Amino acid sequence: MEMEQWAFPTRYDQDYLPDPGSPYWFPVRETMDPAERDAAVLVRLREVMDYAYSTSSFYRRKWDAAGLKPADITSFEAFEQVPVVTKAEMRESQATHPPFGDYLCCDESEVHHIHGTSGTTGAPTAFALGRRDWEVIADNQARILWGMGVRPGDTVFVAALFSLYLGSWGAMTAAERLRCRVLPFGAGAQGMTARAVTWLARVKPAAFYATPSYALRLAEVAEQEKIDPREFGLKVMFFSGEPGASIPTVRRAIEDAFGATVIDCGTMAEMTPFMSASATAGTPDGMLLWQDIVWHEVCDPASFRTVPYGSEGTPVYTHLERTSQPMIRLASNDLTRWVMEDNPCGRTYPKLPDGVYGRIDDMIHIRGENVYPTEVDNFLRGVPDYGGEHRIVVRRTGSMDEMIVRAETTLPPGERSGFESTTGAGLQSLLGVRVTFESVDAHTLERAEHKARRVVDEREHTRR
Ligand code: 8LQ
Repeated sequence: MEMEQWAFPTRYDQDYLPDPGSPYWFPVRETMDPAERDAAVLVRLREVMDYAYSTSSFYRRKWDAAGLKPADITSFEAFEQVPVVTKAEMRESQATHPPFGDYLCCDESEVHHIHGTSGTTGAPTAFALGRRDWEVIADNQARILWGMGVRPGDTVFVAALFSLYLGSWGAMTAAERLRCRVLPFGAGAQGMTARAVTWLARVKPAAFYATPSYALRLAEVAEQEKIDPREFGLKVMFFSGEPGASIPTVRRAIEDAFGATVIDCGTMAEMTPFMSASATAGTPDGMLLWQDIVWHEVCDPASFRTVPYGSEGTPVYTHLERTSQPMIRLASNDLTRWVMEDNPCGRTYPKLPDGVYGRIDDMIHIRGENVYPTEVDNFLRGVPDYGGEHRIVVRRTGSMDEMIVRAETTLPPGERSGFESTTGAGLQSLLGVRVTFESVDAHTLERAEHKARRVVDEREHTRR
C-alpha cells in the first residue's frame, strides 16, 4: 500500500493541504491496517538506526556495547532489545560533548532552533532542532491540528511560555504550516493573564493552546474581570505539558468554563513533534498514538519490553523522521495504559484512554501505598465548594510518614466543618492511607502559570 509522502530522510510538500471535507490529513496513513503500517515502521526503524549509527558516536558506542547492529532489527521483538536512552545519559553526553552531545547526528550548521529543559535543578539539557526537522515537525503537527478540527484561516491563540519551552513554539509552527493566523501571546509575565482575557474577548480565536493549569487560572481571572470565558467563542482547546486534559474532573471544569472541545496531547520536548500522542475531533478523549510519526511503545518499567494492550506501563518513544537529535527508545519515566480498539474517528492508532497520568518519580510512596497526585486532583475538583487549588505535603513525624492535603474552599471559615470531614474521609477511602485534611481560603494558594507543582515531599530533606 502506498503511504503518503513516506520517505527517509523526510521532506513534505510544503504546499500540500488535504481535501477541505476530509477529517484526515493523510487518509491512507491514518486509517490503514495497523499491521501494514507497523511493517512499514519496522523498515523505517532500521533506516533511522542505520543513520544514527553512522552519524553519532553516542549510538554507536551504546549499541556496540549491547552487541547489536541496525541490520539486526528485523522484528519488533528485536527492536525491544535496543537499550533505552535515559535523560542521565543525555546530560552526560552533553557534558563531554558540549553543547549538543554526541547524539547530534547532523552538522552543527544545520541547527535551526535551540531549546532546552527549563529544570531549575541540575545542569540543563540543550535540544538542537535541525532546519529540515523543523519543517517536518511543522508539517506533522499541522496534520495533528487538522485532526483536532483546526482549519486554515482559524486564529490560534498560544498562551504558554515563549522561551526554552518547546510547547509554544511547536504549536506556533504547526499553526503557521496549517495556514492559520497565530497569536503568539505567551504567558508568565506580570499582568499577562488579565491581558490575555482582554485579547481573547476581542480576537475570539478558534483554537487555544496552553497547559491545563493555566487554562483554569485564566478562567478564574476572567471571572474576576467579570467576563464569561464562553464569550471567547473557542472551538478547540489543546493542551500539553502535564496531566489535566485527561483527568475527568479537570477536563470537565475546562469544558464547562470555556464551552470548547478539550484535546489532550504531548509526549516530551526531546520527542518533538511532541504532539504525536494526541486526541482528535472525532475521538476527543484520551490520546491516540500516531505511530507513523513517532513510534510509541508502552513498556514494563524494569525490562523495557512492551506490555500487552490493556496494561499499564511507561512510554518509550522513537523518532521516525528526526535527523538532528533522533531519540531511539527514549525512556519517559511516565505512566500510562494503552489499548487497541476501534476509534470513532476511524484512525487505526492505539490509544491511551486515560492519557499520561503522571511521572513514576512523582508517585508518592507512603506506608506501602502508591498515591498518584492526579487522583487527588481529580477527586478534589469533583467536591462541591472546592476553591480550585491544593497542596499535598508529605512529612515524617517520628517514624511515621504523614500526608497532609491542604485544599482551598469557597466556604466561609465558620461553615467548613462538614466540608473538611467529608472531603478528608473521601480522600482517605480513595487513597487507602490516612490523610490529614486542612482547608484554606479560596485564592490563597499560588496558581501555576506553567506546569503545576503541588507535592511538597519534606521527607526528601530529612533523608539528605
Ligand atoms: N507531560 C507532557 N505532556 C503531557 C500530557 N499531555 N499529559 C500528561 N503529562 C504530560 C512540549 C510538550 O508539552 C511536551 C513537554 O511538556 O515536554 P517537557 O517539558 O520535556 O516535559 C515532558 C513531561 O511532561 C512528560 O514526561 C510528562 O511527564 C509531562
